[in-house]
Amino acid sequence: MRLSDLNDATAGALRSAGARLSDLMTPTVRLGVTGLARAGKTVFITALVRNIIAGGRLPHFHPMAQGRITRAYLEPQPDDRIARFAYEEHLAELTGHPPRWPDSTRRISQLRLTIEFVSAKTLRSALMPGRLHVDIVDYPGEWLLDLPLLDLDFGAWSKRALADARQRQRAAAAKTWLDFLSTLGVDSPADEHVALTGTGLFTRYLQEARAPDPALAAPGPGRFLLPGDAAGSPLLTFFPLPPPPEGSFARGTLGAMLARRFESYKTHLVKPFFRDHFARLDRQIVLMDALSAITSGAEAVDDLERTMEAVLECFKPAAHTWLSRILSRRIDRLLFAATKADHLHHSSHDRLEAVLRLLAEKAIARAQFAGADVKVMALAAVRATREAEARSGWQRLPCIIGVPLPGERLGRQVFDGATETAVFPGDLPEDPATLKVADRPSAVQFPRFTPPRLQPATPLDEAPVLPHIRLDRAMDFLLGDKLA
Ligand SMILES: Nc1nc2c(ncn2[C@@H]2O[C@H](COP(=O)(O)OP(=O)(O)OP(=O)(O)O)[C@@H](O)[C@H]2O)c(=O)[nH]1
Ligand SMILES: [Mg+2]
Repeated sequence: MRLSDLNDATAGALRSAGARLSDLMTPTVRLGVTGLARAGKTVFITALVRNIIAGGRLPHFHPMAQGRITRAYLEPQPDDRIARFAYEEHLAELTGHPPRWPDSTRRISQLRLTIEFVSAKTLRSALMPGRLHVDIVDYPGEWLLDLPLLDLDFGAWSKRALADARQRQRAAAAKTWLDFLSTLGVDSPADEHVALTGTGLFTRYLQEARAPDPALAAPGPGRFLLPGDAAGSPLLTFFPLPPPPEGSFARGTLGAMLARRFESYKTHLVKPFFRDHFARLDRQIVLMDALSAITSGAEAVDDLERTMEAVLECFKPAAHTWLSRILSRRIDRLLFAATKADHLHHSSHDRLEAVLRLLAEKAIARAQFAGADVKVMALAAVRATREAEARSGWQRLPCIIGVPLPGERLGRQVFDGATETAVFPGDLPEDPATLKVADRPSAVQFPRFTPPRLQPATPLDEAPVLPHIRLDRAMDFLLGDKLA
């Protein structure tokens, strides 16, 4: 029987079954884009997809440079319960007039990029054209802070949270909550009103502590900073309370009630998120905004290092953590990327990479020990600046030129968001360890820039491709061998 002999409905069903089958047979790479809030995840995903679909300037992404990518397009994401990544919206923002960065992410979304290619292996390319699915999830970076909670009980978490709150840089924000805490004891009775008051003060402390710069590592829990669908849920009604020396709270106490809610938070909000989206990753890129931390000083650098180490430790391959126990496959390639490298002249990129190597030292060693291929690089998914040299007497200073965001400051100058400015950001130290020495003045200072102004173009598909720094090398490391 031929397909044309069937009625329309049956033929349609057969065709879609065929499409599903070929979909099932298409290899999939699940790419984990891991990073704290404002690290650059959404911009990275948008730039990666845009550059592959539109054939950007990617000389170091070999399948593209060799002309073997025949088509790339977005397909419906595999998980019907999750929104599609708002690619077109983010691209329109980045390439608009004036261009702007996407808003901070408030909910989870997913995309599936399908790449059709000609294999470099002659025999395979003669047999059939290649197809690869790349699945990526975008989420609010705050939620990453919850991963280390899964391996802590309420007592251990309370001790850690208190140590965080007592750090010098958080003293002012934490004072009201810590004063309230000092009125409670291990035998305070369970009382919903007290639980609600304490939660309100604790949440306000977390939000105030990070208000000056959301790009810096902050203490969680993540949903207290960005609740998403859990806003107003009773699952968010708890706060840390140090346990009695013998370990656990007696029944009927406030501590026992808070501990129970902490466990519910992990079970009902945190575990499903990481189980569904982190347990099956093949490749991972860890994005770290080291430059914002360096600009803020040694305490911020230390916070970033500690926070990311706690997160990355959860991926430890031996079955010692909740996540590593449920990881169904091994991440075989891991890229550590210092984002926003366009804030520095290229002559400083090696030093930025050295900073990242130091900050992620333990995670790099662990991944290498487990047999993963690991790379470290400084990149800019979207390059917002260009380079120049300024003369100061006999000296030549490597500068960057861009349009600082409105309200950004440099010395006494306040920018209007429209004026192009040349900036000498300063030099990163030769020895990155000096960045962790308290009370040293920051090594670099720069304003944040608007995205680059590209030539106007309609329709959107014809907009110029976004410029970048080393995005092609990152893509080659993460995807190149799957398109060989
Ligand atoms: N100059 C420059 N700035 C960047 C680049 N990538 C990100 N940024 C800046 O960093 C900010 C945060 O980037 P996002 O991609 O939104 O970060 P995110 O990791 O998705 O953050 P959340 O959604 O809050 O988790 C942007 O608004 C830009 O100001 C880049 O390649 N170059
Ligand atoms: Mg985002």
